[in-house]
Order: sequence, then C-alpha cells, then structure tokens
Amino acid sequence: MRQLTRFAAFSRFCRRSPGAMFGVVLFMVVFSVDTAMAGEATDVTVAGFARETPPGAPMGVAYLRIHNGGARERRLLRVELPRHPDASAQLHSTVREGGVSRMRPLSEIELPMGQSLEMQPGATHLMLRGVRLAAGENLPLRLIFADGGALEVEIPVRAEAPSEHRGHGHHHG
Ligand SMILES: [Cu+2]
Repeated sequence: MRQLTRFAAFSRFCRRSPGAMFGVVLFMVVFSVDTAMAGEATDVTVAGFARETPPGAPMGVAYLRIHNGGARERRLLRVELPRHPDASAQLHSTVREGGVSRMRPLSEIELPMGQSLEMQPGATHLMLRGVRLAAGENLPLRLIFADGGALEVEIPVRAEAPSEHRGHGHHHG
C-alpha cells in the first residue's frame, strides 16, 4: 500500500518534470552497473595452459599465471570448470618430504596487491579430475574469490609444458 502511494507520487513527479525523471533513471542504471561490477574480479588477469591428458592418466593438470593488478589483496578460493560439470579442479601445492614429492590441496591462494602467482610443474598447480583434454582445445575456467567476485577465463590445452621440452630448444627469430 505504502509502495503504491510512493509509485503514484513518483508518476506525478515524472509527468511534471521529465528531465528530473531521466536523471533518476540514469542514476538507477549507473548504480546497478556499479553493483554488478563489484561482483567481478576485473583487476585480476589470468594466463596459462592445461596439459593434454596422457592416455590412461587418471588426472590432468593446468598451470595458471594469476596477476592481481588491483588495489587490494585477493584470495582465490577455488576454480570451477563451467563446461565440465562432472569434473573438478583442485588447487594443489607440491612439497618435498624426505626426498619424496607429495601434493597437498590448498584451501586458498593469497594474491597480494600488485603481485603474481605463477603455477608450475613441481610447485603450485591446478589438478583436474574427471575431464580428458586434447591439445588444441580450450578449457573454460571460473575463478571464485573470497570476496564473492568471479572471473571467467579460457586457457589453451597444450601437448606438453614448455619447461618439459627435451633436447635443444627452438629458437625463433
Ligand atoms: Cu596435484
């Protein structure tokens, strides 16, 4: 009832002063765009690749380079695979204990302001379960941050990591 009265008053106000009404509508549009932006991690950039799943391998792996170009610390909580609802991705670290490498799940990754995290073989990586990837495909990822922000990216699938090239390197140019 109160809502209706308010609406009636607003309609009268709009009829009398269309200019002011335009201002109010513009304010509402700007406000909602601003609210939508708050939910996205636009100041974080992501590059990287996933490795082709070798025949018979139960798991896959991806390595991301995440840069926090924003003005505050961000915490990455998890990574989702939007195109592969039955698969999962886990943040892992690799630690050496008594000469043996072990993988540990990470509950989150801190991204201090202005800093980058570079995942690589033998260190932090993204473990992929339940999805088989072939070189040449793209893998869509959704990064979920502690502040509720999300970032959608696509990374290429490569036959092998650049650091795994054996023998003489290729020199271009
Ligand atoms: Cu792992």
